[in-house]
Amino acid sequence: MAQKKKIFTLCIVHQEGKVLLGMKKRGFGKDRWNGFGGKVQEQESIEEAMFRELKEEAGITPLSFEKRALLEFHFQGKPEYLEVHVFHTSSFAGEPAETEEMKPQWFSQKDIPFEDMWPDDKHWFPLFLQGKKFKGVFLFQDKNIIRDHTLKEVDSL
Ligand code: 8OG
Repeated sequence: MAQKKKIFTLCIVHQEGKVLLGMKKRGFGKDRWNGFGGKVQEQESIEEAMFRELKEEAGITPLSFEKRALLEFHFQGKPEYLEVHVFHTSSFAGEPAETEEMKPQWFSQKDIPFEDMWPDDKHWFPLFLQGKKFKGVFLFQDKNIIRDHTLKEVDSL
């Protein structure tokens, strides 16, 4: 039987050698730095969800964007997996502001706080920052331990 999936967006703002991350203040991924995103709702497209989440979580609107990755996250013993559509943006309107869910902060791309991020991020962020497109599948034992993963560059998504 096909496994069920939940579809999420993740948008990472990257400009002039810096990356805007948010400290997640609640829910799934709490106390971890991450890009901005969330679950795609039934009535919206993936791009619409990306715009909505970036506005809700960081108070900004991308002026241009590119899809850079498709990541699957499977958790041992869980019937559902997550499919995360990862976007890059380098220009936006508005000023990043703290919201109920996220506290935004700029990091030098040489100084990304991988120790306080999801453990898969250290595997794929370098490809992302180099402008590559890629697909990845990660199997988690729990939220801190990756049992297995694959990562491959692709020409298009
Ligand atoms: O709606 P909510 O904030 O719970 O959405 C979860 C966000 O976290 C969504 O943007 C997708 C993202 N996310 C995961 N797993 C992982 C992961 O392993 N690494 C990163 N960087 N982001 C993840 O759900």
